[in-house]
Amino acid sequence: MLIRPAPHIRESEITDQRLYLNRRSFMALGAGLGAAALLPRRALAAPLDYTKGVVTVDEPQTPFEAASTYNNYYEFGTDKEDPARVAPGRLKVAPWNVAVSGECAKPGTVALEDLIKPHRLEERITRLRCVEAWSMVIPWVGVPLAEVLKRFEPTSKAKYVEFTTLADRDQMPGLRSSILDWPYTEGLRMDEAMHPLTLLAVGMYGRELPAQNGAPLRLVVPWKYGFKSIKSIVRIRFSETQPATAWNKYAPREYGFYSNVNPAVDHPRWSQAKERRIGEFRRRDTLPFNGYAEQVAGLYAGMDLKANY
Ligand SMILES: Nc1nc2c(c(=O)[nH]1)N[C@H]1C(S)=C(S)[C@@H](COP(=O)(O)O)O[C@H]1N2
Ligand SMILES: [Mo]
Repeated sequence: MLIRPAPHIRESEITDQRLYLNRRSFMALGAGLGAAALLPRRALAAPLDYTKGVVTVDEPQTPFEAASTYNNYYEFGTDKEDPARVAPGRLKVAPWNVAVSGECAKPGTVALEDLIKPHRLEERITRLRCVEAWSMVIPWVGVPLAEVLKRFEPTSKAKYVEFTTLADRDQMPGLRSSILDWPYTEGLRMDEAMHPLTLLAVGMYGRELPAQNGAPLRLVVPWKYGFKSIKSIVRIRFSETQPATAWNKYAPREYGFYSNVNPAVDHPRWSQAKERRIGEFRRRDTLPFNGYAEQVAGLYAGMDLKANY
């Protein structure tokens, strides 16, 4: 079976939030084979059953081989090839528990299966735009984060959500370097976390996530720079105050809490106006909010997006 390019979808089909939600509930069930037939044997993870969800990108998918060998996952090294070389076999992805705490009525530690099982998995093809000015188009498989968070019953004091990656020196040789303040953490404002585009991913290309892409559970926030999409999550905490984030602590002037893809605001050391799609040579214009402005710009109405970078 061939990897098909994302089916064509008209702008009008993705802009209306209600239409978007309605489409989601009427999607036909599809089997999760897709790209798997083309994968090298060592890369084959378990296939997933999922619903064909909304395609939000009318562009060809990045080949699996590229998306699973060109990675940022500093716990496994700082070179792009390090995570694929080091993480598989070392990162133990089962059993996996997620501790949920903070401002919610029903905190607790939940096994990954129990966290995901009550929900229907769906595929979302979205761009991933790294702050380093490259991008990919990836078919993720996951559950809207909002559905997962609701069951913990966040209280009215829950204004933000903090996420934490596993930090285990035995499994993650990158932790020997103190380049980041481990564990890696990220955060979203509550309305960003509850937005229907925000996905808790357990797979890509129809299969479970490879270790290097953040197995067994990662965030996908399509309108934000890639570093917001935190990998291998072990902890979710609801909080009243804005959580600290790993890259913001590393270089506060370069990486802000909001991290919205914004071609009009340069990174202090390079431009954000263009990007290179992995596998291509030409450079494309970067779109505001990574192309998802219609869906998410309203979240930031009245905010100065140069000050809140
Ligand atoms: N725990 C953790 N999560 C992480 C990172 C990391 O170093 N550690 N890198 C981030 C960055 S900078 C990017 S661009 C994306 C890359 O995701 P990918 O390797 O699946 O393409 O993961 C993000 N999530
Ligand atoms: Mo990134």
